Amino acid sequence: MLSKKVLDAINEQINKELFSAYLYLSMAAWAEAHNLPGFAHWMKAQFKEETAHALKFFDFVADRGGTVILKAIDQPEVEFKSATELFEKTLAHEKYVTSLIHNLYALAVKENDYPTQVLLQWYISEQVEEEKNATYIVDTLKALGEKGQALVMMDHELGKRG
Ligand code: OFO
Repeated sequence: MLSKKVLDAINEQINKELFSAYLYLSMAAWAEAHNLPGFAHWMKAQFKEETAHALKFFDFVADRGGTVILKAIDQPEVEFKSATELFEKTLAHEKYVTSLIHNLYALAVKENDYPTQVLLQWYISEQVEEEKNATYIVDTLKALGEKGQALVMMDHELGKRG
């Protein structure tokens, strides 16, 4: 059985994961509108991943006999200055999510909730990947620049994401 504190914190995190999904879908919409189908593809894949993150928490709450309470999802940003800014904001957002996951883990430790600690270890590793991927793309975009062929090449690369 989950303690009320842990249950409330996981419910909050489900909201944050769904917001992440919404943010990346908004970035996909921006990319589509700016004729960057590869960027849009990458962001849509990210949208699906975040939805899966939310569902993983959802199923865990159910497995532990808790009830998921869904809250309103904030409106994400819709305007971005450039393709590079899209990924700078992705990286900043992932660093924020990492801090939330770490806070949640600290709470699970404080509450002696071992199953939640085990679950969160998956998210902790996942955040390392998320930050690594976004950092690589930001650095590459900065190195190549956003003009002509470089942007087309990057769009092609991002469109290969499985
Ligand atoms: Fe982008 O990360 Fe979820 O947790």
